[in-house]
Amino acid sequence: MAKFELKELPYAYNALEPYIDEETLHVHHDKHHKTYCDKFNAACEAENVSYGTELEIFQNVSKFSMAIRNHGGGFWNHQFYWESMNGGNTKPGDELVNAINETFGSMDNFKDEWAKNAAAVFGSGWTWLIKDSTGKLKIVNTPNQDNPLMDIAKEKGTPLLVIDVWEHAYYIKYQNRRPEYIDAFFNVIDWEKVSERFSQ
Ligand code: MN3
Repeated sequence: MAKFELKELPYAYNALEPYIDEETLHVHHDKHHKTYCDKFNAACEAENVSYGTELEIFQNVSKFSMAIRNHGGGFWNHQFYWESMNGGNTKPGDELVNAINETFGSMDNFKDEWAKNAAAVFGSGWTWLIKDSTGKLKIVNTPNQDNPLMDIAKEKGTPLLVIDVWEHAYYIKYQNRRPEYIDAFFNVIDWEKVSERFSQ
């Protein structure tokens, strides 16, 4: 049976300062993400899950327990979130810019739409930019640790970008001010990575 491993952050813990602080990244990665990883492995073992990849599990997640759905989602979503950010100033590629302009009208409109969605997640969840099966861009929210790869997702697609809007993602620095965290997030998006995902 596959054993899922917690990877190191793809950058230093202080790489996203001042937008996302070092202490938050330590707690978020070393505690929260690690717990999802540990509990996902424990649930896979307890339930004799024989699927090899998270993707295979997500595509069949309705057949599994809530532990598999929650911890598997928590494990995968966080890795995808870390890899959606970096400390450099990156720019989206032409192909992605064109698609964003076509779908949202402009980059500024996309940002407004994104921020509105992320602010509107009730309780804990995630806001995603996805490419649906027709190749169209969409912003979607998922509750808890669900994601758009899961068979239970209302709107499915290939994830391109994500923001974690669970309180643990921002509370140390921003307390209850989620909109400030959402604003700050725009400074640390790895647009090169998002463009790469879009073109694949
Ligand atoms: Mn989180």
